[in-house]
Amino acid sequence: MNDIQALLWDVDGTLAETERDGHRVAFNQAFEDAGLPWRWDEARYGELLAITGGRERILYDMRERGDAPGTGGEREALARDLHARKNRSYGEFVRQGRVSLRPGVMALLDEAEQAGLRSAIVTTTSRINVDALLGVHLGPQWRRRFAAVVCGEDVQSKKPDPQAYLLALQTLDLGPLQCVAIEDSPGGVAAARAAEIPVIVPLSAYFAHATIDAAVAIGPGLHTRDGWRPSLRPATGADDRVTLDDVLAWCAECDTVSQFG
Ligand code: XBP
Ligand code: MG
Repeated sequence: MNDIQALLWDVDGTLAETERDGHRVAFNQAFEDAGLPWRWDEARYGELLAITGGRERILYDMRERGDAPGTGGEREALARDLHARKNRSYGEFVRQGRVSLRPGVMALLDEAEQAGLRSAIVTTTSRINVDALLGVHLGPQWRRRFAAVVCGEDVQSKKPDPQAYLLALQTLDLGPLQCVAIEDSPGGVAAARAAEIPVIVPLSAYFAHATIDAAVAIGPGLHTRDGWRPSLRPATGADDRVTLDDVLAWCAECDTVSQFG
């Protein structure tokens, strides 16, 4: 038995492949627009995703460069400028239709709403990026579909710190076992688990080979019933996606799995 009353959605990598299709390309655009020769290829960006927060990621990368400004203050100012440029480019890419929702996301969101469950956004990306993505895909009234929207500006410590999840629980007035988090990355899973919330993991492009522990289910995406652990029975009709019943059944079992082993 379980008493799940809310789905807590991560944004980057979970709702959309934002890192692959949006943020990395926008960071490179920001470097170019600022007249800098810096570029992050996919491999380097994959390493940098260990650092949560775009501004923090730029500052971290500067420490390994010979051509970054010398003082802490100059670096801070440049990182702030580059991050603002990056977010502007990201918003443009999203509005140009270059970042789609991952398949299966919209169906589960709709299904949860019809079943009377609440949904919340729990991300540590900037609010402007969430607004751009969901404004395009759910319309200008997107905020009404979520009982809480926690973003990077709302917390002092970003994921893997549990602060964003704890704030969501407080806003929803729910206990951790009344919620299920949907996360794609080790840091996101760690954040939810540190708040004692069960997590299901539709792996994203960048984290397909990461080691993920202590999820209630791990699989390739919400669009398919294949490849999940614990396994799902095959679809009976044409629709092969992960359903709300599947999510609730995984939570009821509440055994945790790891990606490997
Ligand atoms: C994702 C992040 C973000 C994005 C970039 O956090 O680490 O930093 O990569 O967005 P989450 P910003 O998984 O919690 O959504 O530049 O706005 O930080
Ligand atoms: Mg994520």
